Amino acid sequence: MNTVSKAIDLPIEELVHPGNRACSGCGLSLIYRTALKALGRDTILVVPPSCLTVLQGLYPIAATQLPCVNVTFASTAAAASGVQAALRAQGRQNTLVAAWAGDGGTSDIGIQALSGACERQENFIYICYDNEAYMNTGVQRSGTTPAGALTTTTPLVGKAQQRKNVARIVAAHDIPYVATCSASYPLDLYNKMARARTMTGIRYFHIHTPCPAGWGFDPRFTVKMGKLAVETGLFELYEIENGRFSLTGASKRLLDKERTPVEKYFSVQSRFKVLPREQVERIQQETDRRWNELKQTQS
Ligand SMILES: Cc1ncc(C[n+]2csc(CCOP(=O)(O)OP(=O)(O)O)c2C)c(N)n1
Ligand code: SF4
Repeated sequence: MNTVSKAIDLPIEELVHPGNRACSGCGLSLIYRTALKALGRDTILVVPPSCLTVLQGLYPIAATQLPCVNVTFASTAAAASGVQAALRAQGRQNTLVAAWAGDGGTSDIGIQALSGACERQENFIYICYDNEAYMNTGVQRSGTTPAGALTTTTPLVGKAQQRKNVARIVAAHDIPYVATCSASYPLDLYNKMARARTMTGIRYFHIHTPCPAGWGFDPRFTVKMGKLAVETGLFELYEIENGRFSLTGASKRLLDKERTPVEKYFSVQSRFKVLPREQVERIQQETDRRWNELKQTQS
């Protein structure tokens, strides 16, 4: 495995043209640039409607240099299976297929196609970037929106339900590789993706992606916001390789460190402005309980 330890060691080649249509400070722009460096030029993207569709733009002035198939919202993993089958029929063993969808397109409407592809043991990388709502159409709540967050469909008291743990749902299909990443830790993302590129079978990535427009924070704090999610223990970085779970990077280091109180993360985003004190305390207790369990299994 080629482990990259510094940003300066990343491949120089850019597969994203300068300039795109994302909002300023968009976490998706960060992961898109980094992940494409790891996936490489011999990759076909499969993308459903999402902020990524807008970021890339339309042919012939698209921001990406990779071929991209824009597909219907529900069909991402099915379409990726089809592209892979076509490549197989042409004897193109090396070309990678990478499906890249938002959390709405993955956790809600696309989960059936993804589950089917996992069960059939297809051969592609599936990336879910989790900005925790349907951002592209105006910040509606999704299956992974955290409890208590204000969205345009949960406008007064915030979302009542817990978020779905999609990475664990996908891992239950016993696929070869599942990884969680964050836009704020690009080297961790690059290393996991570059390694996954060399594997076969379905490889699932769940990438926490701060969104200043939808979460309500100043665009210059994107990286800080993603780091806070990890440092509070609310979002964990890990890999599950052939069924073996291991914390990675900043989350692994957190086992021996004091975590930042979750209150800090909630207090700096306007989407949590009505989150009741008692709920923050309950989330802190739940986070502590989860990390105590992790400490036992990971030590
Ligand atoms: C069947 C269907 N329903 C609704 C839409 C409208 N639509 C386009 S993008 C989008 C939001 C996508 O949300 P998500 O997958 O979370 O990606 P994000 O916009 O947050 O990047 C929706 C609802 C659609 N294109 N097709
Ligand atoms: S709405 Fe959020 S995810 Fe979409 S482009 Fe803007 S900052 Fe990025």
